[in-house]
Amino acid sequence: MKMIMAIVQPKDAGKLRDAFIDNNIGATKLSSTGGFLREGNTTYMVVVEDDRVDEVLEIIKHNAKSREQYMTPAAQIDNGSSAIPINVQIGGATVFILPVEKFLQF
Ligand code: 2BA
Repeated sequence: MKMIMAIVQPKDAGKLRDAFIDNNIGATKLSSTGGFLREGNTTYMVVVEDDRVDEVLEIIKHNAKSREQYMTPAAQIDNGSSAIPINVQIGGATVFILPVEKFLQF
């Protein structure tokens, strides 16, 4: 059994949630914040049997788009240096796969 943690952009979160529901995949949505841009993003926690991991990854890949954005990093503003916007390529999805020892529900 594996836990898939997928960080996606909020614009993709609704479509991805619908795809999980349509494919009968249990998921928990967490509101998260990127450490670099300090903008909101969405983290899904999905636990599935090993033989469904590839299916989940395909669904995430299909529903999370990569986008370019000009941003002034919050760290530059914090340290008072002159703010120079940079071009950042975000996503589609940042994914971590972790082993799950037990799945319990009470
Ligand atoms: P953020 O940390 O806000 O990063 C947003 C985007 O900014 C990143 O997109 C990347 O293109 C760029 N970026 C991040 N750190 C940078 C740096 N030190 N210098 C230049 N550019 C930088 P993604 O790579 O697609 O990451 C999207 C979000 O996924 C991140 O939002 C963060 O919330 C999460 N993430 C990425 N790598 C991670 C990691 N190793 N551990 C935990 N979370 C991670």
